[in-house]
Amino acid sequence: MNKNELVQFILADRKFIPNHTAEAFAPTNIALIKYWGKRNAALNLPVTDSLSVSLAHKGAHTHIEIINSAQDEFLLNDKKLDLDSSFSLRLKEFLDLFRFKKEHYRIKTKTNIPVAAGLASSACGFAALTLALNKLYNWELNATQLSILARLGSGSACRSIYSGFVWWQKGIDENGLDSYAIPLEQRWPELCIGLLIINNKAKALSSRLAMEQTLKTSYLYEMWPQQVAHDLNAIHESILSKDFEQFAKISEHNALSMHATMLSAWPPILYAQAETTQLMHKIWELRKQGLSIYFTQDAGPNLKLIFLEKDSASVKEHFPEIEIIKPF
Ligand code: 2P0
Repeated sequence: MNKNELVQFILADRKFIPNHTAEAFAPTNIALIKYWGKRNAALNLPVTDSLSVSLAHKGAHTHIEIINSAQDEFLLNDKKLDLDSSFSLRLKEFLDLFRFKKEHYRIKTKTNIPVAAGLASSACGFAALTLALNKLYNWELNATQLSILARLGSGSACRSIYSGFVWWQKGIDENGLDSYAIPLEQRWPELCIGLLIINNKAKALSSRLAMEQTLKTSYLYEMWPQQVAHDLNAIHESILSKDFEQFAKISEHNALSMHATMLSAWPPILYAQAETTQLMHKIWELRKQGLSIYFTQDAGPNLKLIFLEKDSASVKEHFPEIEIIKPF
């Protein structure tokens, strides 16, 4: 199946009763066990499972409108996007899957997180767009179907359909019908994620290309699926038993291991900047002194701190610029 066939299969028995407009919100998500590498790039099918936590009110709010025009119109945080930009082309390609009567759309998205700086803005963006399309056309799809459709826009978007802890099962089916996210029941109200924004400019290399380059050239990547399998089981256990040290340690180790596969790619990929490594040393030093803080890092220079509410005041003291999110 290609993308079009997959969409047609999912929407086969759906009615086509478009409203004029619709809107939806989706949270961004931070992977604790990372998605890094695709086994099928066209369908965004991953090599491994991954596990994330959604960031409650941090995410994308999308408004969609059917317009009487020969082309789409995209606005991101009130700024009109150039239709030839790479992001617009990605959006257009995604929307092409759904234009049953060749209609065009005006899409206004507002995010309350930095765009394309490794804060999963494409994840919440495509998830919110999928939810908005579902409302626009009155499809009444279930969450699994929405997760599969969102995945076609951006892999990690399949996890942003849910709040809380979310497990993306990679699936084995070649047509991608069993590759979708599943929410975990466990909640962890004391858990905090702190955003340390070092640089909120768009990254130089998209994670899409970085994944491809890693898979093609990194020998270390061969070990990655084994580590993910181990880390997923271990982190799941730590979530069930609320073992924070274990939970946060596995998250940090998994993130650093993902970055190690990138560093061993050629040409090498290094998302960290000088300030990123300085912060890492600071975190390790504070940990030695007894403060229970860990970090994770995605495809950008920013770090996300992982800690418990009881340590909020100390964390704020050591990192005054931090923005603290409570996912639960
Ligand atoms: C993740 N990242 O699990 C990993 C960790 C970045 C580092 O998912 O090509 O924007 O659209 O499937 O989802 C970012 O990759 O990539 C990502 P595509 P996506 O969150």
